[in-house]
Order: sequence, then C-alpha cells, then structure tokens
Amino acid sequence: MLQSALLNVMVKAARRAGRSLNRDLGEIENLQVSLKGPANFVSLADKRAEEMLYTDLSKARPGYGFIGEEGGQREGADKTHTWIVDPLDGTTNFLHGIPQFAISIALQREGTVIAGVIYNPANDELYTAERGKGAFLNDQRLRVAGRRKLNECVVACGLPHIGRGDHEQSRQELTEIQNRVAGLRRFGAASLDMAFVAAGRLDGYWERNLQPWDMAAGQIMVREAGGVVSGIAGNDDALITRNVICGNEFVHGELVKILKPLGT
Ligand code: 2AM
Ligand code: CA
Ligand code: CA
Ligand code: CA
Repeated sequence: MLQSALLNVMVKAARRAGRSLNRDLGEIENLQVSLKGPANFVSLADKRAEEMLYTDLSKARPGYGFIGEEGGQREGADKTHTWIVDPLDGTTNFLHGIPQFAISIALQREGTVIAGVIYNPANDELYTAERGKGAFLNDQRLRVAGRRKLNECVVACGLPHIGRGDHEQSRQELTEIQNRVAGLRRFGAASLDMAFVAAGRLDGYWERNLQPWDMAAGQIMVREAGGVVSGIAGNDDALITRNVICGNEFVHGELVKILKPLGT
C-alpha cells in the first residue's frame, strides 16, 4: 500500500501518541484519574495523548481546526478543514488494563470526513482509510463481512453508562437483538467496534449517544470497506444524530428494522 502524505501525517501522530499510551498503561496508578461526568473518566493518559496529537497535527497542517474530546474545539485560520480526534477511545478499558482502546483521528473537509486513522497501540493494529481509496488494517485491504442471515451474525453494541442514556430502551434493544443473532458483543471502544465491522470481524454494530470523535474515523473506515453507516433512522447522519448503526448493506438494514421502532 502506498500511503498518501496526508495519511502519513495522521499515522505518525497516532503512533507517537500510541507510544505515550503504552507507557502510561504500565503505570495506571499514577494517572490522576478524575470524573468529567457520570462514569466518564479522564486521566493524564488521555490529556497527554491529545496534546501530542494537537502538536503534531497542527504542525503538519497549520491552520486546520481541531476538535478533541479533552481539549474542546480549537479554531484555525483554515475554515474548511477540521481534525476530529479522540486521543483515547475506551478509557474505561484502558484504566482496567483491558487492551481494547484506540486513538481515533478523522479529517473533515467542508463537513465530509475524507480520511481516518484508528490505532490500537496495545496490539499495534493500525486501521487507515481515505475517501475513494479503500480501508486497510496495517497493509491489508479491508472488506466488510458478506453474511446475509442475521442468525449467523456476530453483532456488537454499546450500552448506556451510569446516569446516561435510556436504560429501559437499551434493555428492549438487547432483548430484540439477542434472540436473532449468533452472538452479541460489548467491547467498550466505539472506534474499534467500527474498525472491526470494516475488517469483517463483526457483522454489525450499533450504539446510541456517541460523540463525533467516537465515530468520525470509524465511519469512513466502514464505508471504504464497502459497508453502510447511518444513525438509528437508517438514512440520517450519525455524526449529527449521534447514534450509529453500521454493517454490510443487509445487516445494516436488518438492524434499522429492529431498532428504529424503539426510537430514533
Ligand atoms: P471514551 O472512552 O473515549 O469516553 C463505549 O460505549 C463508548 O462510549 C466509548 O467510545 C467511550 O469513549 C464512550 N464513553 C464511555 N463512557 C462514557 C460516558 N460516561 N459518557 C459518554 N461516553 C462514554
Ligand atoms: Ca471520555
Ligand atoms: Ca470515545
Ligand atoms: Ca476518549
């Protein structure tokens, strides 16, 4: 795979921040964990990684806007390009030493995501995608799974956290889906769930109440792997409605049929 200059910038930044996360993973007890909201943890690891990403990305592309989970929105002179960054997706996993977390970087141009990188430094899996150029895991081209029977599918979801989301609706969703799929999974890092869909490891994934930085890179990854991404309504923009359903065209359609009646 010949990597573009843009992806090179994103990959280098992700790898440097990834080394920082790996170092911090070795000393979780020193990370000054605090709560931003109910069950919403942040630590020095999240903050250090975000500062590195901001430094590297804004040095390589001066003037681009930057939206990061921990630093908020930083305006740039260039109003057409914006980085959307989650420096550590899966903080709860990270703080428990569970190696399912990632750095997620997306670049938006005039409202459209044109490139995405998702990097899990714990197992060195690097997912990259660029608009019209396909999605890759390391240097292997990705394609969503082709299953067309829901009862053969493995599907992942996200669940509401303490004090957030509609727990009753979530229970209804789980009851509906559990009865119809071969397996249901809950990994706890939205960006990697979407990367797994792109890689064909998961047939589908849905979650409500996400933020743009959880799924902007995942969205282009799934689409460039031939999959479909929307909100729960099936034809809405996940980055706007902040809910997501993805999978191959068939699985996406089936999940929309089941979940949409429970609320968009
Ligand atoms: P985070 O680790 O970057 O916060 C898992 O369900 C997804 O939800 C993850 O992508 C996670 O991202 C996010 N998440 C975890 N706890 C959360 C909370 N309390 N509020 C909002 N989002 C949360
Ligand atoms: Ca968080
Ligand atoms: Ca996140
Ligand atoms: Ca995060």
